[in-house]
Amino acid sequence: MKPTILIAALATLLAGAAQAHEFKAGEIRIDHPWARATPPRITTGAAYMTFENKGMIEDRLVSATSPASSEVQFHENKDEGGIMQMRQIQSLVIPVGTTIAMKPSTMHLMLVRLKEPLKIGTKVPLTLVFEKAGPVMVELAVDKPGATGPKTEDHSGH
Ligand SMILES: [Cu+2]
Repeated sequence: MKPTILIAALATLLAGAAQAHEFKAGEIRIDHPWARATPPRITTGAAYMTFENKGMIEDRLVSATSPASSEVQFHENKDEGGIMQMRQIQSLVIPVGTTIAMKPSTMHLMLVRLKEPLKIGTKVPLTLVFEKAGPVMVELAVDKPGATGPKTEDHSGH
């Protein structure tokens, strides 16, 4: 696909989704960071968001930290002979003019060793570090345990 066509298609797609709950790190736009609420005694949580590179240089998400957990890892889902496995990845490349969606079916940030359960309706601070754009603090909106992603109406509260 020609890059110009791809960019035009993405611009159309995103025009309708632009809402208040988004953050910027340089030319990287981070849309609707959210996490699933966790039951008591479960010590890992999953978080999702969308990255869009609106700049002229490729960037890379290299690390993340949160006061809510000891560690934040990047995981991608891998279909291994019909069984979905999580695999840790070291960084996430965000090429120019692309949008990368972390969602339950593709990849997530894994909050490892949660200090307390993630509660519905709360906001969890998260610092993302990009190789070029540097660090940026975002807030994860905590949604239901079985939530699958943002609906446009869900943006009204934040
Ligand atoms: Cu995981």
